Amino acid sequence: MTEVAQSFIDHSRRLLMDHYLPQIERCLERLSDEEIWWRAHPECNSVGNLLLHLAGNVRQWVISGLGVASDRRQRQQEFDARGPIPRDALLNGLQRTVEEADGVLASVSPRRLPERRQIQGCDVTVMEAIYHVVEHFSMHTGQIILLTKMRTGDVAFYDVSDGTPRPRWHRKAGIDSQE
Ligand code: NI
Repeated sequence: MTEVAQSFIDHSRRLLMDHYLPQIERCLERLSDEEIWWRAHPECNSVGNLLLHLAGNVRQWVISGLGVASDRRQRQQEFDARGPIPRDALLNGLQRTVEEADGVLASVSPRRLPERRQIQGCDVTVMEAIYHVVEHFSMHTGQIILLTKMRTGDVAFYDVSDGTPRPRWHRKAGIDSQE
């Protein structure tokens, strides 16, 4: 059981650090500062809002919820922001947050997964908290990819030249190429 629990933690870290974050980085490279704050409808989020929102969620649920930091999240500010926040500052904020969260997740003992935590008014196990953060990050990464495609066309994340889709959004060499 400990082996399965450790595998869950390890794979959660890989999805956040080596899949979703690099995909967002590749999207940001293609967007202008203006496009980062473009929204399809006045009540819809821009890519900029979604980056602030992901950083807020990860900090609240992992860095505070599973770590020792106090929770100072101002969630509504994530959606109210209209920019312009320079692209590098925006991206660096998310990168630093995910890297900090990765450090917290690395320190989670597999035996702690069934323990309960109170996070954002929810009574959840440590495992449920990690699962939530990963699925939430995945959902908004998909929205960021869609918004990027709407502004720039195909994001060309996969090399399909030999018939098998091969990711080319990784930022580090040697990472497993499974989707
Ligand atoms: Ni959300």
